[in-house]
Amino acid sequence: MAQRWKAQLAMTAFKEDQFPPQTLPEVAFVGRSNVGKSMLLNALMERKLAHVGSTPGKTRSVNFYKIEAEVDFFLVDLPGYGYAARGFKEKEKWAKLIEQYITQRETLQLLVHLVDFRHGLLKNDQELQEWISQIGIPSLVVFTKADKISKGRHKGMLHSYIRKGLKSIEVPFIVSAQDKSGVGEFRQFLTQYLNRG
Ligand SMILES: Nc1nc2c(ncn2[C@@H]2O[C@H](COP(=O)(O)OP(=O)(O)OP(=O)(O)O)[C@@H](O)[C@H]2O)c(=O)[nH]1
Ligand SMILES: [Mg+2]
Repeated sequence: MAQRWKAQLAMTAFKEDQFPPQTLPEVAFVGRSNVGKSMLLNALMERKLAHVGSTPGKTRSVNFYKIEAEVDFFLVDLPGYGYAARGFKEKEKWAKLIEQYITQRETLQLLVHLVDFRHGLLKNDQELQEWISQIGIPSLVVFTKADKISKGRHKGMLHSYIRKGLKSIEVPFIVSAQDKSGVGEFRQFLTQYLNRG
C-alpha cells in the first residue's frame, strides 16, 4: 500500500552556511533550468510547496523539504543549470552553490538527474553525469514532461537515450508532473531506496 508523505519546507539556503545540519538522509533533484524539478517535487509531495516558473531560472536557492514517511528524509530542490540570461556573476554563484551542496553533503544518498524527455541528455547533462560519477554519488535519471510525447513513442525513445549512453542506478523513470503519470511509481522507488538498509 503506497503511503503518503507529510511534507514541509524546512530551509531555504542562498549560501552554504544556511544548509541545515546533516541529520537525515537526503535525495536531491538536479537538472537544467525549466526541466520541471520543482513541479515534480510538488507532485511527489502532493503539495504546492516549491515555486514553479514558466521562465527558466525560477529556483535560485537550495530548498530542503522535510518528508515524514517510513523513513524521514530531506528532498532537496537545487537551482537549475544551463541558464545564462541572469548574467555571468549570478550564474557562477548558483553553480558554486550546487557544487558545494553536491560535494559536501555526507547525508546525500541519491541525486535525481531530471532530463526533458523531448530532448534527452544535452551537453551540460553529460558533463554533470561525468562529474557526479567521478565524485561517486549514485544518480538516477528521470525523464520529465512525458505528457508532451505520445505514449506509443515512450519505449522507443527511452531505449534510444539509453543506447546513446547515460549513467543511472536503475532504468530511468518517465514521469509527468502534469498528468501525474509515473509519479506514484517513482515515489515508491524513493521510499524503497531509502529503506534499503
Ligand atoms: N507539460 C508539462 N509541463 C511541465 C511539467 N513539469 C514542469 N512543467 C512546466 O515546466 C516549467 C518549469 O517547471 P519548474 O518545475 O519550475 O522547472 P525547474 O526545473 O524547477 O526550473 P528552475 O527552477 O528554473 O531550475 C513550468 O512552466 C511548468 O509548468 C510536466 O510534467 N509537463
Ligand atoms: Mg525550480
